[in-house]
Amino acid sequence: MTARIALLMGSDSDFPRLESTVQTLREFGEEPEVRVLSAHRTPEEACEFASSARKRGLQVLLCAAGGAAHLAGVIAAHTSLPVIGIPMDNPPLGGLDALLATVQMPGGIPVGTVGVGGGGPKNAALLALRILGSSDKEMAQKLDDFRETQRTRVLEKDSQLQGRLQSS
Ligand code: RP5
Repeated sequence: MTARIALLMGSDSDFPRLESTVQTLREFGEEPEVRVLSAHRTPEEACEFASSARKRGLQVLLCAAGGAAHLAGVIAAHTSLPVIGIPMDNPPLGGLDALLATVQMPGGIPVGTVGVGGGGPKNAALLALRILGSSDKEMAQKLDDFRETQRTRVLEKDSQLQGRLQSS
């Protein structure tokens, strides 16, 4: 099956922090195309990937990078597909550098950017799935089911907490 979502990362050193992205996509039945491509170290290959992405069937591009994180912006400059940036929480600046480099795009070339660390990599997957869900009813239903499951779990936790507080 042709991948609808690609996950690009600037270095294989990013991958351990992107496993939740891949796992979440798979839970929704999406097998992503996953590549290491760098705006700085493989600029030509990165641009070629972006330029040919739509005709290869891709619909959403996720771009993770740390430090001087230009990958999402450069990819967005070479395609009109939606691009979601995932700033990586690298030392020594902890990801603030990557966040600003990814989110502060000039007008005309948008990059939707998720949070640094924490739920960011997972939310990137969910946001990509929501984009697919805007025209794919089956995906929209899966996303609604996911929200309902999450709601039920939180309410159960709340109930357990109330019980613990009452007995303490
Ligand atoms: C960025 O440089 C990558 O996305 C990575 O987060 C960072 C460091 O890369 P390595 O030196 O670990 O390959 O382009």
